[in-house]
Amino acid sequence: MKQQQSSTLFAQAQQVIPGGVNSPVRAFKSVGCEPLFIERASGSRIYDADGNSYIDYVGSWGPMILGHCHPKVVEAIQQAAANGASFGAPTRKEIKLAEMVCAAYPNIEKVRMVSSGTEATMSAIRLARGCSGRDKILKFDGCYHGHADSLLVNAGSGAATFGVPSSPGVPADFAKHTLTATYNDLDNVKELVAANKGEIACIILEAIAGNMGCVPPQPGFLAGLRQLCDTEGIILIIDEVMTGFRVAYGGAQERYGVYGDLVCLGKIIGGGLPVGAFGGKKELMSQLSPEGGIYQAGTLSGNPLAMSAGIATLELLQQEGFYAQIEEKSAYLEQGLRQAASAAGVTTCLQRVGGMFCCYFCAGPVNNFADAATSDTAAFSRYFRALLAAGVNVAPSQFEAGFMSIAHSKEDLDYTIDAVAAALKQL
Ligand code: HOZ
Repeated sequence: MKQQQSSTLFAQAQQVIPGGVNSPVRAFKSVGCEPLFIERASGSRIYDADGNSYIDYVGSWGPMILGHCHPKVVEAIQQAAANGASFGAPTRKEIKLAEMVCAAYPNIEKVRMVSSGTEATMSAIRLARGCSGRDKILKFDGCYHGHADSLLVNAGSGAATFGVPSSPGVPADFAKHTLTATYNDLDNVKELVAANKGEIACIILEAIAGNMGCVPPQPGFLAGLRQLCDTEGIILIIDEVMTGFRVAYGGAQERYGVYGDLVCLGKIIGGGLPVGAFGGKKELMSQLSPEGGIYQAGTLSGNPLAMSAGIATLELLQQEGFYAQIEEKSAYLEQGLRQAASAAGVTTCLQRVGGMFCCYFCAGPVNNFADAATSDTAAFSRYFRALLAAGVNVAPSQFEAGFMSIAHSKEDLDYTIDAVAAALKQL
């Protein structure tokens, strides 16, 4: 597949943008090739600067559950743009999206809109610290909650991909307040909580870890955390930036029936535009400025274009049978991938929850970051390049999830299964 234009653009970009990309995970650095420069996208496909088309399972890293360029979302954005791109003042649309979010999550009574998932998590942590009067936080190895200082400790996503899970530039004085535990290991969490009794403001986790591939919570893990937090007066923050409105309309919390005190959202609620949000019970959320004293702000927070895209997206997700269709497509792909791996005699471990999934190159099961790290990343890189050459776009890292959209057709899925079978045979 000719990628000359992308290559030329990448050389140009590297002159003026660090690494040629505006987010490290886009760089294809760990898979031994250069990134594609994308011109446009439609439905299940993206198109690069050389005119090649790819069936897309990245979906802008999660938001595009409707596929790209859904006409109703495009129309909503266009109409909003015609009325003004940004006012820095309250609008009706913010109320509408906030009401939709509160209706979807029984534990969200008030929600504050921000512009990214990173802002959502860092603000939720400030709120938890402010409300509890405690400084320490507890996160899990391989979970990624954006790039705020206190969260870039043993982090997943690009931080894991590039081998810098705890970034230079985060002062040791900040990082010392972040405790890290093993995902799915409740005993480990209990030990840390006991050793830091009365000092931990919050436990934050992805209820399904999507930044070390796709790692579901083991039975009892979430409920155990909930109980521990209740006993110890710790605020439980569930990061649903990736899973919210993805694995169910009410996210992983609806799926597993365990609810956080605070919830972080992003990706799908912006319909592809830059949005994040954090919300929870009134007692906590009312301590935010200007109701309370804990400060948090943003010029573009609640931006009318982003609110419009989010509202249009959530309205479409409410259609009867939407999540059943996502499940059906994802199960079909999963089954095809399993058969392809077994026919090729390649050891893989496929993990999936609803429309998010990951194919590891190890025997599995993968329950935590140490397990994920046993995956053969060299084999993954060869697999990635073979798929890309065949016109299938998956995330350029073993430590990321794949995403299904409603726009993926049976033909797309069959083509993907054949491409995977061929890629695995070449390994
Ligand atoms: N959560 C996304 C990756 N796992 C963020 C994408 C990015 O870092 O650009």
